[in-house]
Amino acid sequence: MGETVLRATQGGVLTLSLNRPEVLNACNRALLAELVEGLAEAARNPAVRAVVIRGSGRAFCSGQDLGATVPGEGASIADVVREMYNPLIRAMSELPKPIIASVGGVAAGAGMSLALAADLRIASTSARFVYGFSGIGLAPDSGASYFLPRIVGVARALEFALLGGAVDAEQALRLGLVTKVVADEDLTQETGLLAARLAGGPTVAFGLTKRVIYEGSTGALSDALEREALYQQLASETDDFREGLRAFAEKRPPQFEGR
Ligand code: T3D
Repeated sequence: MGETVLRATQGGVLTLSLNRPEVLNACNRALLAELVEGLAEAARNPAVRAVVIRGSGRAFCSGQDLGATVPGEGASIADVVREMYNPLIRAMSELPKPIIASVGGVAAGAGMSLALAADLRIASTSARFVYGFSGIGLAPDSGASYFLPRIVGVARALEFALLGGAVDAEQALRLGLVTKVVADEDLTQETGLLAARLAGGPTVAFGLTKRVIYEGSTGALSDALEREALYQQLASETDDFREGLRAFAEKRPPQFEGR
């Protein structure tokens, strides 16, 4: 892992810190590639049971590095999106472990998309979600068109997109964009508590839960019901499921091992 994404593992949680604070953690090729690499490590390493993505400094992420974007020069934007952003968003949704976006300060453009593609979002009072794309004459990318309407509804998504919306932390909470808002000075600790809770969960079942929910949010009900049956079977074959049943019978909290 290079300098643009810092990586730290503790207690089953891999924390990936975007590390270009001088440009509010804007995404360049290196940063996006290092995020993908970090997620690949999370997928490979059984000791990692939850992932946190956060920003260094006063922002979460300001989206595409506009200093590196020159219309008409180099690769087409479609290719930039395909090669740089889409692999990251796919890797996030396919990772069979929960991902938290810990948002302090601004999340703009593809930075907002990055937060939306996480499974949970926690924000501090300084958080600001800025749609951003229309501000520079672009349409949404990096999964924003997929996740935003699913999280806030089609009407709110269009409001964001067409009116160039920005929402603060409290509005984000009301919209269901974030799970929780905490004081800026508590963000690291509160994120740690949430991540520890996820890392102590039934990892296999959590992975299947992610899949079934993302896949179930499109397509027909009959497909969703059959997919649920298949994934539930896989979850039921884990030690964690057996431990869950034992703990229930013994009236104590379960001790999940992630297998
Ligand atoms: O190839 C492609 O373009 C396709 C992909 C597109 C996906 C996208 O993400 S499109 C959306 C891109 N992002 C934006 O449009 C956001 C641009 N930034 C802003 O609007 C503002 O900076 C913020 C609202 C995010 C924050 O405002 P503020 O007032 O808190 O900070 P600031 O003073 O504007 O920024 C601080 C520094 O960061 C500043 O540099 P300086 O003057 O101190 O040297 C600023 O230029 C730099 N910075 C902020 N955002 C970016 C950036 N530098 C490069 N790229 C950025 N996205």
